[in-house]
Amino acid sequence: MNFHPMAETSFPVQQIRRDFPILDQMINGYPLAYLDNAASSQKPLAVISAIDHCYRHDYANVHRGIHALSERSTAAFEAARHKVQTFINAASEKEIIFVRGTTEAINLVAQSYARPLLQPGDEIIITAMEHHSNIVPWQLVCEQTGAKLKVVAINEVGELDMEQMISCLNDRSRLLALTHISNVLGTINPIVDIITLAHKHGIAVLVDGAQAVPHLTLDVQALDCDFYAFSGHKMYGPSGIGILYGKRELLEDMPPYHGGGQMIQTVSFEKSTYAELPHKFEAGTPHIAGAIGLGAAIDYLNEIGMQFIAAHEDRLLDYASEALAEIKGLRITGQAKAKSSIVSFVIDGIHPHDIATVLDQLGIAVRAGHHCAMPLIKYLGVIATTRASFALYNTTDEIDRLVQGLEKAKALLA
Ligand code: C6P
Repeated sequence: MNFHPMAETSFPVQQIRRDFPILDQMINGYPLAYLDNAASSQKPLAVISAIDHCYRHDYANVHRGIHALSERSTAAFEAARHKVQTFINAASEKEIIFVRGTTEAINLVAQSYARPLLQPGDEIIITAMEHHSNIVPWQLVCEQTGAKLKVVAINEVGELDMEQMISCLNDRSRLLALTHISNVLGTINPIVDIITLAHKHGIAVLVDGAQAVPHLTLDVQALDCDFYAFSGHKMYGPSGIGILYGKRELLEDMPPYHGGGQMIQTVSFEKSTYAELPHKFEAGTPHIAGAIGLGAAIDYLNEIGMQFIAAHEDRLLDYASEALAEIKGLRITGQAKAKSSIVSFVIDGIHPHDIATVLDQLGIAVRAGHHCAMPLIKYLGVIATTRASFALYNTTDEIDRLVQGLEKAKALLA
């Protein structure tokens, strides 16, 4: 946790809250406390206005029309790609592929990178803390090729077992796919060390950045990851748009994932040739307004400064971890040293769904269940957890209300 001493006093959280109109409402007679940001975050006016502006003034299909609106839409769409490139410090815009989200990005790599490479007996390595989106695409490609999936364990606090990671890497390993931040435990994995290690063995690394991109300053060149996947909707942008970053030399060698319009150079009934990067991987009409909205979200985050956002969220995590630890019978699942602003927990004798229902009655939105990480939940030896996840607009007052809500749930249900 990198507590930033300036952030406590100077982070303008009340001003930021006014940028998010949805927060200003009552739920079941209480002011909304939205603590379900790991599932999806809310949208600032800057994003809503950019989408509104696109549809009111500039909307047309991109890369196709020779008319003013199509040119404007294309310019805005490609400007968004440039914003993403700068935001994650990719070397080229050609390395930024617009996809529907993290899930599609991982499936693309599984089918276009891994599938042609894999031979029976080859190995794909993942970890015990992966989201289904970073498990099932690999299971599918293993079924298709005869490759095997290996899973690196975690320890009791929710950190990767690095010794096991090291012993997993061998000359049959073809790809390591792991999450940057766990959506259940909040663990921030030491991906720089892991990528260095994998590269020593000549193994490519895909990082699932769905939970990391809203919280951390990202530099894909410094990380040296081969692929990095993330979703717009968790970083204050729209849903239905996301990014696959890939190193250019890898993407150049990969076959297209989907076939259709936009991804071709020439088409005949005998044979088609494919467009240059990034369009080779962008078949069909894309989510134009979504990409533009994502660009606006990036502008918004840059204006505030990712380092200040991270410091604010770290402070909320510290505050919540301390306050929740005071509740008798509550156990936090995930106590890694390096943690992001996600707190999952169980309370003796109360089902997580019932906790979430009581909290909803008090206007507090959290997620309860398996969080699309069923193997991890099983590994933790619980049936489900309740999860509170904090974003740049959350406050310590909201955490106080969460704690009061949990005491009420205990009084009603335990
Ligand atoms: N996790 C959660 O409540 P999509 O749905 O493609 O935008 O993101 C999938 C995904 C992949 N990896 C991680 C680490 C994630 O957290 C998610 C989405 C949400 O935890 C919705 S299930």
